[in-house]
Amino acid sequence: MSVAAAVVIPPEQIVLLREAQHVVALTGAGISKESGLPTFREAQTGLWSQYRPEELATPEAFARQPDLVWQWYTWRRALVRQAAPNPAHYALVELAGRVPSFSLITQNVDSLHRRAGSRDVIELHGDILRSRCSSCHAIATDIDEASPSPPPCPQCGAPVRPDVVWFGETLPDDALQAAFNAARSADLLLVIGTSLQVQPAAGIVPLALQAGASVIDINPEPAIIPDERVHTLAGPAAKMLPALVSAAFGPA
Ligand code: BJW
Ligand code: ZN
Repeated sequence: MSVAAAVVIPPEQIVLLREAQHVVALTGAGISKESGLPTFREAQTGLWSQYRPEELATPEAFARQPDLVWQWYTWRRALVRQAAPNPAHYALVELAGRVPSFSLITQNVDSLHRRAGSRDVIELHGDILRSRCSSCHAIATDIDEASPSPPPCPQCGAPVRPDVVWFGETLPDDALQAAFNAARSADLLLVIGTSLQVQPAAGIVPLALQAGASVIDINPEPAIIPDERVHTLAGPAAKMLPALVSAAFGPA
């Protein structure tokens, strides 16, 4: 066993990372937990504790209760703006410079990978800090985000919405194809801080396995995937990921 930053990394995982030619990372809300952002499925706080995120993040909810949904996003935008990348985000920036080929796919809408310095991030579910028209789809920049109701689109007057992917909506095709292509050519997939409950993002794991990749799932509660090529690193990403990277390549 090798010890890095007081975390024990199984030697076979160190070898997998050191020898991988194309490493793909698939991240979810858990990677931003140590940045102070709640994960998607954990109970919300304060005023929002009575609502389930799954019921607010839908086009039907926005059509029925636009003010409620807009105000939920106003609250979440403030949390995202206050947050900063944590050591797990930075470990992926470091890793990108240490392996022959690296792709980063995220389900997160918080832009913390980009703010940490990751490049070419494949963002499957959009960006909560960007807004767009619900009708003509134009990106809306000059709007009153703090308004209690969705502001009108400067181009056509229809309500503006966050530029994220809600349940029942399709993912941006270019991002989805880029993610699937990366998964098909990966020899190691790092799955970090995601419950793998949401399709099509969760399908990236079986796709990579079918293509011959190994998987390391980094999560305090790793998913149970019955495949001998799936390894788990149980613990918070901000601790485990920097330890894995420095165990494989030495300190940053
Ligand atoms: C830590 C930690 C620490 C804690 N360190 N880890 C096939 C079968 C069944 C259903 C479907 C299907 N195909 C499509 C669907 C419908 C639906 C779906 O998947 N439903 C399932 C819930 C059943 N999918 C869709 O509708 C998608 N669209 C689509 O497929 O279009 C075509 C189509 C439509 C309809 C029917 C069929 C086809 C769109 C999905 C869009 C998801 N959007 C959201 C909201 C984004 C905007 C917003 O944030 O408001 O994206 S939902 C939400 O889930 C968000 C997340 O990106 C996504 C994933 O969540 P994530 O990241 O995994 O977070 P959590 O909270 O679930 O997990 C956190 C994890 O962190 C946990 O494991 C913790 O243990 C861990 N953790 N601390 C590391 N310190
Ligand atoms: Zn418009």
